[in-house]
Amino acid sequence: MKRSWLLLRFLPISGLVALLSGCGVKGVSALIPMGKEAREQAWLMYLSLGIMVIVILVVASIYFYVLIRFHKRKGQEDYIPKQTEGNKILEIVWTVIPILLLCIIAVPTVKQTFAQSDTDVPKSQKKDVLQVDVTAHQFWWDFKYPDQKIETAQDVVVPVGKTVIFKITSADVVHSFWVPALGGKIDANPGQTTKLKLTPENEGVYRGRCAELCGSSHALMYFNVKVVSQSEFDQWVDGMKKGPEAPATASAQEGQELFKQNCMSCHAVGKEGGPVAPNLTDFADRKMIAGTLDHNKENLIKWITNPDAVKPGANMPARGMNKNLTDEQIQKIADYLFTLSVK
Ligand code: HEC
Ligand SMILES: [Cu+2]
Repeated sequence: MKRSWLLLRFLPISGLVALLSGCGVKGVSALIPMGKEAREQAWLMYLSLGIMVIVILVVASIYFYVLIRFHKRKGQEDYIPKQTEGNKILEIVWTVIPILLLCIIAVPTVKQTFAQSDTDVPKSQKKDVLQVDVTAHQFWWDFKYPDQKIETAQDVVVPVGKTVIFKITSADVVHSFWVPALGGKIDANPGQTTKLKLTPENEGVYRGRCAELCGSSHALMYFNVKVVSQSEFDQWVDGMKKGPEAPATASAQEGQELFKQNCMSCHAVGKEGGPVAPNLTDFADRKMIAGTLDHNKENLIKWITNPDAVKPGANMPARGMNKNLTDEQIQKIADYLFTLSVK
């Protein structure tokens, strides 16, 4: 066989390796767990994988041993080996071993499945958990903190080491809430509340996404979980309650007026404004625009000018409520939105 052909045969394998190595990116991967539940799930995956590898090694070793030891040799053309039928001991052994292996996988799996799906918090422990109410929309995420009485969107902020109970629903179609690095995934169904318990153990930003095909921009329906220290979280909550400071520059002040007239029927800042679009109180502190663009002014202008070009099917009109904002006005609104920080 030509050498180039031989190399070609390795292409699918190298492709697979490249693909699988993409599964190991920190912050987005279930294989690099950053929370208690994710760690337990990864452990279960490695347990099953370990047992499967042992089975493959044993079976493959026997296979190759038999292949080499008993292959037909020169002068044996007419030789027929001893014929046997049935072997009770062997059959018992190869039935019992898989049963044992499956038990080793099943016991911790069943135990952890029940433990992780237990989201009832006893009254005495209520203050040790944080509740976040999640509403999925085409194609964005709303986060309400009922105890803190604050609301944000796209970037959910939680303290490290604390168990968070996400109560999840949908405003339109079926979505699915998934943060691989923190573990688990659960459907967001309209008219129903599902619960997911996550306990982040490391500070950082973890990518979440919708995991249920929900429309034309499903693939762009990202969000972030920002895990911060308890004190940073308390500061954030205070900031959210107070709201951002009034804009200082003339351009941003004009932008605020334009925003009130053209955007606030849908978007809220602090307690003012409509509930049908992402709450923008801490917009300047976010990691992304609409969950998909890098967070800078240029992209914000691009978004306001034509959201549909960024996220096909996004429920936001181009150039404001009356679709008539000029480039200059959009620039001013962008200046204003970048003052919306609660830090
Ligand atoms: C008819 C309601 C509506 C109006 C009016 C509207 N928006 Fe939106 N906006 C939305 C919706 C819905 C989304 C979420 C889209 C998505 O991500 O799928 C959104 C998303 C955004 C985002 C991204 C939010 C984030 O957290 O990343 C920004 C910024 C924004 N809008 C700014 C504006 C500005 C500025 C105006 C006024 C010029 C405006 N919007 C007018 C409905 C509206
Ligand atoms: Cu979705």
